Amino acid sequence: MSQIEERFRKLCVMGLGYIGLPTASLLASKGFDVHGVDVNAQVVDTINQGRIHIREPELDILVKSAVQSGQLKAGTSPAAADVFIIAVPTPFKDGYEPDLAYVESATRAIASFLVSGNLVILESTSPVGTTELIAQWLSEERPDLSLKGTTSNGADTSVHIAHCPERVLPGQIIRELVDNDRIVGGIDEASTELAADFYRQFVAGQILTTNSRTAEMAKLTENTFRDVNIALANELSLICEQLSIDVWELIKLANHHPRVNILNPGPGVGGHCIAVDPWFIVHTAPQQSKLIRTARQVNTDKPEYVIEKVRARAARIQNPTIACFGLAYKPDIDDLRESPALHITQQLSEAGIGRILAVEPYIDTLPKVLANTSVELCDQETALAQADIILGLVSHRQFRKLSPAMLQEKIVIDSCGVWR
Ligand code: SAJ
Repeated sequence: MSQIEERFRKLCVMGLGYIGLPTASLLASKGFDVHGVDVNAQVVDTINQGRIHIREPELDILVKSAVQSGQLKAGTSPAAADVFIIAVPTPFKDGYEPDLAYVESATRAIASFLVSGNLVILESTSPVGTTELIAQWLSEERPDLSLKGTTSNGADTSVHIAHCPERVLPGQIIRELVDNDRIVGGIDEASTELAADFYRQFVAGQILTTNSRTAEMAKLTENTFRDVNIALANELSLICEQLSIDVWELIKLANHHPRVNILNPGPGVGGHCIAVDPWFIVHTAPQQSKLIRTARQVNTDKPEYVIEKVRARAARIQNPTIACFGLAYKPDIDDLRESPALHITQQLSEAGIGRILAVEPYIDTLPKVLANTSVELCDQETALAQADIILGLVSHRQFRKLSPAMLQEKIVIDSCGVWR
């Protein structure tokens, strides 16, 4: 990795959430001058005090030292920079229509700060065509700027625009920001080259170049691949139940084939990415996306299947106590965003089928959605002592250590193979 080149020294990072804040603080720690921007003034204040508003291993230390060293400053509006990184949310609206409002407002907000030679990078996972839309929005705001790779006297005088999708896994974001290979796709070759040079300043992985549309589709394809593969595992779990076959043993055996690698069934697919991104493809090419849409549906239906299973078992017990093991959206993290485990626990409580205990070693208090329910947060030992039904929802390391003897007297419903 090279020293920071002067042409990339000043950065403006739009959005200080799960991607923007780790990126801003990591780059600040590498010596870039980083101005981070968030629309939420409270978030900005927290960061300027050297504290963080999200949980991610190592992030607190990184932000604290980046702020103390003066390399990272946060504000509610953008500032002039060499490189502008857009890392704002791209959710969907009703009908799974992608919502680009945050990308559009971040783009329009930076427009007045742009000068020739600047680089604008979209990192947010986005539907195909979004990077081109950024060029369109910028040219509406700044008709004076050249946005195509034009050169004057051999020097490139245009503003460059590229997509470089984030690919980091929550829980190991800081390491993956450096180690992962990156795909970089510009709206023209000059933009691609400049963006690739920028990522070479701090990425240890390979920099793979393409155009912006392919880069956008590549990110969507990665998460869709995972969604479809998990849907296969989830569908197999239903088929196996019907045929009295142990799905975990089945998948383990099948995966011994050198060209088979089936993922794990679970209570559903959570988080902010895998359950969202496939819809971006379905929305843009609905006629061609039959498999992707069906896979999404299989995964969306899985929590209801788990709930029904618990209902059926609980109906045979008087005043049953049901212990839900795990609320997080996946193992060994405290992130409850779009968590199927949380949804299932909430639904079981609302269904009034018994006393509901929740065991989640990564939180101290129940999240808002459970605050006004009768769900009780308790430790593993209390749950094991009091519950009739033990429902495995998240394969946390701590749960995996439970010995079969401790579960012997219980009705165990293991939706994620935690006790396999
Ligand atoms: N899950 C299963 N079975 C499995 C694997 C996962 O049910 O075998 C479930 C998890 O429990 C969870 C959901 O899928 O509910 C998603 O978890 P995940 O670990 O597959 O992915 P995310 O959402 O945490 O992060 C993904 C990553 N994408 C890929 O691995 C292709 C990450 O690299 C992306 O950067 C991230 O999405 C993103 O931001 O798009």
